[in-house]
Amino acid sequence: MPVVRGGVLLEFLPAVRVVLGGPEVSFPADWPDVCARADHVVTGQADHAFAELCRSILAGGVPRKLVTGGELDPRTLALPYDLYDHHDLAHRLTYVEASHGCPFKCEFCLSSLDTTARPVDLDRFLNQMQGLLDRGALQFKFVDRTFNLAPATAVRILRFFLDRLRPELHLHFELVPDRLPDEVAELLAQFPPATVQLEIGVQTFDAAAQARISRKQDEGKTLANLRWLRHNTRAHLHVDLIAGLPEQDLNSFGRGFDRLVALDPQEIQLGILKRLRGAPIARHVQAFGLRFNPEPPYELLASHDLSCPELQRVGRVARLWDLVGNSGRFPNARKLLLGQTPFARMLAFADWVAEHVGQAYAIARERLFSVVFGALTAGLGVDETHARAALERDYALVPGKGALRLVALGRAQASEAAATTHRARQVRAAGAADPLP
Ligand code: B12
Ligand code: SF4
Repeated sequence: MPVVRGGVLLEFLPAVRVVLGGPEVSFPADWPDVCARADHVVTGQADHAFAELCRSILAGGVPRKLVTGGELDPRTLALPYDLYDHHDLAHRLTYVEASHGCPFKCEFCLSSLDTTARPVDLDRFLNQMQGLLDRGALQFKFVDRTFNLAPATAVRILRFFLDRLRPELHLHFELVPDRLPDEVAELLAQFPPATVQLEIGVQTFDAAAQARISRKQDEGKTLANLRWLRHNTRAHLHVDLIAGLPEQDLNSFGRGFDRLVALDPQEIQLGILKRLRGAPIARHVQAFGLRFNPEPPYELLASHDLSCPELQRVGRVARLWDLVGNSGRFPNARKLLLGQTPFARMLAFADWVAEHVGQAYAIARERLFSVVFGALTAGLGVDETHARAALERDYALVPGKGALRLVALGRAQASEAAATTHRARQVRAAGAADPLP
């Protein structure tokens, strides 16, 4: 069938029933316009509701437009893992879920609307995990909101995989930071390097912002747990911070970033606050002047605490931090870049790049070395010999590369960089492999 836009398809196939579902359309008071064009919208968990809707349509019934799925007990559901085919298992992360929902109430998050976390039947689940392992699955991503919520369950799952370690096994779990029971910690410490990734939502260290969005987080435990995990496990720590929460300005966000940098997780993800449809954070819009992009993913554009230009600067910092801080490609230059005041220096770095390169994304790897060199020396005043030596050491880590060649960045290079981006975009649009490393 030719690929046509949905609207056109419907002109030709008026009998097709359009059913929408998922988190984006689960809150009728906050429906996107597209819902008006759908025949049925299923809210919440649709596992049973969608099947019933289909049965009713097939039986000639006239179901209502709004179908309420609600919250289900996952123990009543068949597990779907044998539906992953060999191609999925060979080429994709295998998404698995040992519990659905979250008992916490962070107002920016849709999971805050869940009443609680509901576990699957663990015996059945582990049985299916065994089936996946037997069929060659190696990369498991647990989408549970808080894997460490129920220690006894976490312990069984970790033991299960520890007993079945094999080369290239990779497990991803999401944790809340202030809860690390000893038995979970001890098991995590037993996994070999490059096997476990922990996504840890710190989101903010700011007590005022936490209180405002109903997030309860024990700071002492958060810091102690992050430190412990970094020093006693070989897990890859990916820690999230959000910019733009009510009551948080550029300085307080920067202090949070500096605290995290001091704890040295392998990755810090800087995200900008979003107003997800249905999320309770909407109640603060007036009081805190929160202005969100009306287009998905609905990122904050400005607030009373963070101006639009400040948020744009944070966005540039986030993109550059990904390239230079999180990528692991600049272990030596990163130290020079961050110095004793990481966030202030990342801001200066991002400002320099905005002025001299014009973009903070899609910078080819080779060019990035020159960008970092320019920013370090001209932007941050680092001695040229030091900067060059650090970058040469980092470049030596790139397999198969010769000598580092640094080019001075000026306006000509800036437009060349932009051209590279356009080309990459065209190549991508044509469906060919991205030429950028
Ligand atoms: C895995 C995941 C991702 C993966 C997705 C990978 C993939 N290929 O699927 C990655 C990491 C890429 C990702 C990215 C993002 N994500 Co995400 N993600 C999740 C996560 C953790 C699990 C989703 C999942 O599979 N759950 C398991 C299934 C079984 O549950 P479910 O999705 O709720 O589906 C049920 C119902 O919603 C419904 N349903 C779902 N789809 C449909 C469709 C129809 C037709 C019907 C009838 C019903 C129906 O029935 C399902 C069964 O009951 C959820 C949080 C969570 N645990 O749910 C967030 C979540 C879905 N993500 C969210 C967000 C905000 C994002 C990002 C925008 C984050 C960002 N970068 O800023 C991006 C957007 C990416 C994009 N391009 O759309 C929000 C969703 C907000 C929204 N309004 O949709 C969530 C809910 C997180 C949160 N707590 O706020 N995400
Ligand atoms: S941010 Fe995390 S802890 Fe808070 S409600 Fe969402 S999933 Fe739960």
